[in-house]
Amino acid sequence: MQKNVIRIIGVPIDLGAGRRGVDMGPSAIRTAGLNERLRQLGWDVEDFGNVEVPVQEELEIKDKRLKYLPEIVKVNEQLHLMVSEAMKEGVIPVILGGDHSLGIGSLAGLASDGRHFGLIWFDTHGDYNSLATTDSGNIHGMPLAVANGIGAPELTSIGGEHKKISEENTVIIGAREIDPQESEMLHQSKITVFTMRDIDQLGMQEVISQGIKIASRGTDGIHVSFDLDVIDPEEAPGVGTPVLGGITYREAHLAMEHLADSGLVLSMEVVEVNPILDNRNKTAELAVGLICSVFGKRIY
Ligand code: HAR
Ligand code: MN
Ligand code: MN
Ligand code: MN
Repeated sequence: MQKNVIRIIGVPIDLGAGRRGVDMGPSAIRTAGLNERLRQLGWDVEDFGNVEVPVQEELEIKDKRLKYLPEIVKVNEQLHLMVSEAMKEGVIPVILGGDHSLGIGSLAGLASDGRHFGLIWFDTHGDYNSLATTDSGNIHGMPLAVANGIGAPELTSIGGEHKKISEENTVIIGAREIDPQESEMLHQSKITVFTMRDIDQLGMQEVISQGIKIASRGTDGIHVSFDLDVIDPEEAPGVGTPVLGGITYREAHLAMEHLADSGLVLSMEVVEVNPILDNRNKTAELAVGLICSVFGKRIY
């Protein structure tokens, strides 16, 4: 176990999203100084570069209900292998997106070797659509369902036929835009959803405390999947799908600080940073700050 090593893996993919630009996310996050900032916190950082992603201009959409399926499968097969290897070697994978379809590969990699992890999914969206419920055909609206065994077999079988997550140990935080049928599917599951209303009523302090309890019950640790669109667009304008009424900068950091204190974080991904829509790399810098909070940065 190499406890002090963080391994950066970039996934410059926007094939799962409805709009171009999040493929530039890994570069923007690196440019915002991620590796150096983590080294200042005492981590050994090894940057494994990017998973290879084909250029969208050279591709055609074969199935409008599952856009770029074969290409997304290939990218996630690769990512699954890289995450699985990192876990085997006892280093902490930090995955830079890219759109949230990369969650399919990262969760498959984490679940390899029978690992039983809890999951905290920060997102405006449920990402719990499937072929049966999607209106957009965008695969970044599907990764949580896929990880739970629901969806196209080409996706659910990545890393093996088993379910990759335990519903009882999975928590969504910050939801405020869930499609009607997606909502039904989530209600039928044992996934816990803390909506923006829950955060307004209970406060982030209570929500993250409950979330960590749920995600850690009987698990080997927690994976943090952070979709930057969970943050209010005032503070995080550079995201693919901005939606009013998100969590504040401080609420996001408070959640990350509690995760750091828990000592339970196995791995993290930061997704949906869109430099085209950003304001002088503000959202990428915000992403770097959040990663640093998870990995031990303290105010004093
Ligand atoms: N639910 C919508 C769909 O399936 C929007 C999904 C948008 N997803 C993200 N990631 N931006 O959370 O298309
Ligand atoms: Mn998402
Ligand atoms: Mn989202
Ligand atoms: Mn339920």
